[in-house]
Amino acid sequence: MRTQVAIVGAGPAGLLLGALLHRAGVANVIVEQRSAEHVLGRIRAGVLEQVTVDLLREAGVAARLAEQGLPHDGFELSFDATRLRIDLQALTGRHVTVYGQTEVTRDLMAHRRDAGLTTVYAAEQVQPQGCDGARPAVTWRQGGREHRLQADFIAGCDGFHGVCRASLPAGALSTFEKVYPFGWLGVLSDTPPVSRELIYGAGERGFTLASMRSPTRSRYYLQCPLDDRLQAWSDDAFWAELKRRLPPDAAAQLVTGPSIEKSIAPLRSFVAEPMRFGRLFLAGDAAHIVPPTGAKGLNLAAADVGLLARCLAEHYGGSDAGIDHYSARALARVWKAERFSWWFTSLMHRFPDTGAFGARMQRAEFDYLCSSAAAQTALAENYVGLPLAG
Ligand code: FAS
Ligand code: PHB
Repeated sequence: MRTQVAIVGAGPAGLLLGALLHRAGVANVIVEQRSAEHVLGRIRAGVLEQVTVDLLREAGVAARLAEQGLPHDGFELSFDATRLRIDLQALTGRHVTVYGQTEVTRDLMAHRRDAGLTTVYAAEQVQPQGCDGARPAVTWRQGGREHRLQADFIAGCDGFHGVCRASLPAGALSTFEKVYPFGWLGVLSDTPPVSRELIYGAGERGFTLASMRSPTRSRYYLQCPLDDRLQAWSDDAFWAELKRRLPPDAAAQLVTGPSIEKSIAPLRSFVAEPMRFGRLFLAGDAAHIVPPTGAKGLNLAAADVGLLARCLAEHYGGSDAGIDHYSARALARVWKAERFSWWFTSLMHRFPDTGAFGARMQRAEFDYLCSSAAAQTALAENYVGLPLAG
């Protein structure tokens, strides 16, 4: 089998890259280790930056998003019982859109199927080959035999635990990592959200996030110990703790119901540099991870592949300037999102070593936000998403 760009991974990065390349007339094949059902079953992100919405529209995949996406002009911070609304629209002239990553993935998969593009699901032992040469390939096993896909380039869109970054020779990359000493316990429920906008809460019992997927489907998160186990969290226990942590008037609005998904996610900051090795390009979680506090993970993945698709199309148009600068341009934006996500996580969570002084610093930061339009603008412009690299 042969194509122009072999994409490893059918998450949002791989699927969006495939759609953008197809639109630019660049042939591509996606090789995914899991089944399509498994990929669709993941409950992840919920907030899209305008950059992401624009890329989905450019890829021709934004029809349902336009109908069902919820524009959000602001969100709330609550510190103990004090609440502050961050008015994104007034502070930046922009907004974000609430639309679940699951739905983005569903739309991208449907688009790929309707366009008749090749996606290999349930591929075993996927392996990039010859990335430092002129004829890279991806091999895998399926149906009891080996398969080989020859390509001009490979896009490693296979997430944090993928094979592409892991297959690079020692010394090819520099990595930077911070693992947070807590996780997020997430619950999805078909209950009306407690508030029309997201509420990010901080308090002595830990972080809380009240989010949503639609006016009838809520998504909640509680900061939990790293060694916490799902078995310790019945629905009743979750709702009771959420009520303790929400601001009182929001807690009074809480409608509880059976969880339709419950999971614990670890939090980490991670960057691998550079995001290119020969004819292999890394994009999305394969290259970087942010704590979900700032809602940046999915949006960074989209921005990476929006840039990579343009660079690869330019290559086939006769110029390698784009691919030669892809890594540096992508990383310039990645590091700013890493900083914001780390800052927001540090502000809103209780760390084992926060202590009395640390708690005062967090409260002082919140009080400064309450008193300063400049501070709120800085938060807002990072939350709606920094401009794409020029
Ligand atoms: P993904 O991990 O989504 O996709 C990679 C794909 O590659 C997967 O389908 C995987 O099966 C496949 N793959 C892996 N190894 C392979 C191999 N060897 N061969 C072939 N295929 C392989 N972000 C937010 O903005 N907000 C959130 O609330 C949020 N919550 C999250 C919760 C969890 C539990 C996790 C893990 C992440 C969360 N994220 C969140 C971040 C998440 O949304 C990612 O940023 C987003 O999925 C990135 O997309 P991809 O880069 O496509 O990686
Ligand atoms: C979500 O709805 O899953 C969500 C929203 C905002 C975040 C993180 C997660 O910052």
